[in-house]
Amino acid sequence: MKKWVKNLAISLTVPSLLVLSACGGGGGNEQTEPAKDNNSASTEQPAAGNDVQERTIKAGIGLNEDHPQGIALKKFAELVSEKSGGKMKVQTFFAATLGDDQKMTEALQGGLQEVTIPSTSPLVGMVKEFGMFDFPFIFNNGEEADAVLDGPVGQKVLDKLPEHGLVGLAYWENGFRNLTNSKHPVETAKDFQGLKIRTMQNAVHLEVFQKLGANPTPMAFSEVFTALESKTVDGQENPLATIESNKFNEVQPYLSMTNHVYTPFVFLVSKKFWDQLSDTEKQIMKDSAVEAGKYNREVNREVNEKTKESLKAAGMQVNEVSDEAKAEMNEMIKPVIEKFSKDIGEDLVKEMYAEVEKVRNK
Ligand code: TK8
Repeated sequence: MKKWVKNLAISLTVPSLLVLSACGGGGGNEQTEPAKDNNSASTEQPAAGNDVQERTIKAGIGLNEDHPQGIALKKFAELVSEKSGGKMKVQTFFAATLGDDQKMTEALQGGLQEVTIPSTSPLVGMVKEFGMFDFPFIFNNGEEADAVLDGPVGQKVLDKLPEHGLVGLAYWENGFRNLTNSKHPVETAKDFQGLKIRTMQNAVHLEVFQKLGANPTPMAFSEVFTALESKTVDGQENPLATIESNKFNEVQPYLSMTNHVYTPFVFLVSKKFWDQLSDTEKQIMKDSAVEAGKYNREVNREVNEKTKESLKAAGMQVNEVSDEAKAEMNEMIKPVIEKFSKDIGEDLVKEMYAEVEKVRNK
């Protein structure tokens, strides 16, 4: 199985996502010949003819089956079965039973698992360009995020996956992240001082929270509840659906609506598996991933407001964070963004901002 080895581009003080590039990985864009861009399912229904084999597809995620990601993974499984005449069967695994994001991504590279849908953040040790999606406050809403991810910028990043033994079929939605903690409400930048916050294994998140005066600890998602319960860390940050679905409210009295980062999920397929598929089978996988991804975004956005209310009802003290406070935080973290923009490539970062402006000024 492939071992993650230190990626020199983004050095992390924690074991990071490190990878040998896939042996003989084409590196070209042969991954998604079926569709013209990374989020447009084809219109014609591929015939489930004889070039569709009996296949079992092991698909694992880190979140629970009642989470919008879990609900959409079940939708993906239904769509693949329908489109293949029942020949392609997706076995679904939830709540990190097959391992956390990094472990499952490694399993895909080793050909031991066919599908996983991690947050892009823990993959930056492998594809540093994912790191620009970790920049705080770049998207104001889902429409702006969709425009970047489903457009040329998102595709350029997906095109870097085949050389690592992976194929990216679509972006799904983890969502806008909010801070929970067990100490006090966080209303302005100074309230971060000294807070021990769990972050994803991602250099941008680590340095952003350091710059805000917090004391960040990167760790895999599957360890977060225990770390909060044992007070190893004071807080964590995730979208509301994840906070509720993982019952963080039971160990976190305070929820601060920072909305500080929008995290995508990326739908990954093992390239070892992908390269065995017929064009028809590839089209079925691609169309199902795109369609289920649109459903995932719908469900996630629908539950967001309701979830804030239910977390309040469950006893969390919820505070809003003013635009002025967010602007102050944004000012403080500018040096971190400048550093990673240089590392990632300023042209691509500028292209991302330009895509956002196009939607914002529409
Ligand atoms: C779940 C993770 C999680 C992410 C994190 O597999 O690690 O905090 O937001 O949702 O991808």
